[in-house]
Amino acid sequence: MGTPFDCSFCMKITSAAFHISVSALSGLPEESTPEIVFAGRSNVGKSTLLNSLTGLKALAKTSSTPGKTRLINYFLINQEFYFVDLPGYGYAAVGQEQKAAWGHLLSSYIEERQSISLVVLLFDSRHPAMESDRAMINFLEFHERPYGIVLTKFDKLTQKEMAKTRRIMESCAAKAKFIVNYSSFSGKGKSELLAHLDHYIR
Ligand SMILES: Nc1nc2c(ncn2[C@@H]2O[C@H](COP(=O)(O)OP(=O)(O)OP(=O)(O)O)[C@@H](O)[C@H]2O)c(=O)[nH]1
Ligand SMILES: [Mg+2]
Repeated sequence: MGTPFDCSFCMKITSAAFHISVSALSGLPEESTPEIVFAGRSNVGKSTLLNSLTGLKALAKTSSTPGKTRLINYFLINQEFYFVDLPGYGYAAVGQEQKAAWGHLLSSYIEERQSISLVVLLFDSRHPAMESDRAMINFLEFHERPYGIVLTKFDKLTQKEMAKTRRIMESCAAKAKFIVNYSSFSGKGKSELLAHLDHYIR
């Protein structure tokens, strides 16, 4: 008998390719294709997670230095939907003006974009639900955007920390469609996440 996340329920990714990078809402593609958006603080592992999900190590650019992704990057998956890699929020090492401009771009994108079918919110398992993360949850709930949570870098936690992190998340993200423990390095959580994503492109 299969487990609940047996890959017969998973989304199968057969092709993934970079599509476009945009720096302003006016440059976004037409809204005819559904998109699953990956959001989270800088350095939480968004770009690494996209590479892990697609199995293509160099699809999205990653870095150990926060602030690597500075544009809204679209990747076309299976020729039928997009994965969207966003710049991280809460990135301190840019000027106030640049920070405000990014904040405005990200919030208007999430608020206005009709073709978003799901926002996947990534949190670092070691520091779950920091103030900026709670603000993002409130923002998504206020705008009634469906969202799921991925706790990244799970490989860095002890057993005790794992349980604590889950408890914190379950208490502060009441409307999350799912909470998945993930490690892009070990592949833990990949099948489970792909099974969840499958629901949102049908
Ligand atoms: N141990 C561990 N490290 C990870 C994991 N995922 C990502 N990292 C590391 O975290 C760092 C940041 O990864 P990125 O994927 O570039 O993070 P990002 O969220 O895209 O960052 P920005 O583009 O700056 O917003 C890199 O050094 C990755 O190797 C993971 O599952 N486990
Ligand atoms: Mg990135």
